[in-house]
Amino acid sequence: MVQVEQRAASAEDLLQALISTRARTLALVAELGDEQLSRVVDPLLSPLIWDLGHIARFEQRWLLEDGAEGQDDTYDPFAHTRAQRSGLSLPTRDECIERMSAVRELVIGRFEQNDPAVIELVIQHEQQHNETMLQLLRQLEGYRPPTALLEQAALSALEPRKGLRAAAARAYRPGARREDWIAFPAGEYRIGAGLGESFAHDNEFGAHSHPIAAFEIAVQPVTAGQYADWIAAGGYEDRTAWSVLGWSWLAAQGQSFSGAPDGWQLEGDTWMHSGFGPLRPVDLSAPVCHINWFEADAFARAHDARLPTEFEWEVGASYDPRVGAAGTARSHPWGDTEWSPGTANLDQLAFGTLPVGSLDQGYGPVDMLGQVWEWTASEFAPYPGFAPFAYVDYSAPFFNAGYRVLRGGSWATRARSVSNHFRNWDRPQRRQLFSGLRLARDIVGFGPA
Ligand code: AVJ
Ligand code: FE
Repeated sequence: MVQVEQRAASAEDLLQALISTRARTLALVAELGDEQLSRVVDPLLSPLIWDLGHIARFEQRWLLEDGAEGQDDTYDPFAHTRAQRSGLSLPTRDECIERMSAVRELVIGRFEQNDPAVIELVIQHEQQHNETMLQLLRQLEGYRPPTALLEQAALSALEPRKGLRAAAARAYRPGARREDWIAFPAGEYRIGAGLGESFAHDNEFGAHSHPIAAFEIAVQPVTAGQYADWIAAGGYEDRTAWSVLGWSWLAAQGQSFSGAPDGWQLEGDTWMHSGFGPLRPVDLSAPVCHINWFEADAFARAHDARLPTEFEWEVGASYDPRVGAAGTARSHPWGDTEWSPGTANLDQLAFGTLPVGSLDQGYGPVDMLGQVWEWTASEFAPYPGFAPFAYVDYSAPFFNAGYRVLRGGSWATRARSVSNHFRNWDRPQRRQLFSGLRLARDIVGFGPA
């Protein structure tokens, strides 16, 4: 087994995380039957039962076997596209859950024999599939947050603390040139995860110095209200705002396309949506969600701005005015400590976005972690010195293949599996993920401090 030198959690913490991660996976589907678990809801997403079987298969492969794919390719994501997976012979709900527990029992039996970093990979893999499952659950007719999870949410301190965050942002903006932006001088910034820090995926290593020209980044993500204003102003008809590929994506959408984020529909002059609850007005004060890269890019251009590069985004998230712009190594916007419910809208239990800046998260831009994934200008590509870690197909097959990087996690991301250096990626036309944007701009003539 590959050994990677990184600070691993204690055995006790890993065991606890395996158990609580499984509890969450099962809680999400607790109220669903065989028909819903095997239903094709969106050709871009696997039937839920495939995700469940794949979670168990992945755990078996990495923690019970030697990491080889094995004979049966039912749960090999490269062997069957998501659209094809409903045609596979998949288990019933009971069979699948039985299989998941059988694997888990064996894993616990030989817990000490595995590399902690690989156990962490397995935990994070299951958590990542939770988010994919939530992408489907949003679209599953009649799905509501399970009672047990709502009770858990009520117990946690996930209470929006409106106003507090915005005040903090105002108090700490030494580099800011304007109310709504935070400026960074040109310089060499530290990007990526270093060995000896907390867990990171292969594509986040290693920490390296990256030259960045002067830029400014928006204090908050673009809200649904700002996006609705752009739609009303004719954003989807204004060809000049769109990239060539974006405009052809738009032209290829059928007559029924509403010219709005995925799931939005007009009722009178109110934008409504329905995931995880009844049809209700979109919260205009929350970040816009379910837009693709083309839409994010067009919105930015229409506002005399652009998407940040993933490096600018990482600098913005790590910003600490107390140490200046160079102090950009922090793992989370609030510091190097773990997430807790008041720090960011992560970990799923909000079952949606909150008004921007509701939670007290750090010193710089608000809502960098949680709420919505933020599209960046960057294509997914390896960092200098990239080496695949353990799961060779985690990142490498997706490099330089037209995927765009998203940063920061969404409300549907488990807190353990995201940080300032975490990199997600998807195709520029995809809208099923919990994705929005934040603006950035060049600054001319703002040199090293
Ligand atoms: C990192 C979210 C892009 O879902 O394709 C899950 C995560 N990799 N199983 C994906 C993943 C293998 C991956 N993303
Ligand atoms: Fe997977």
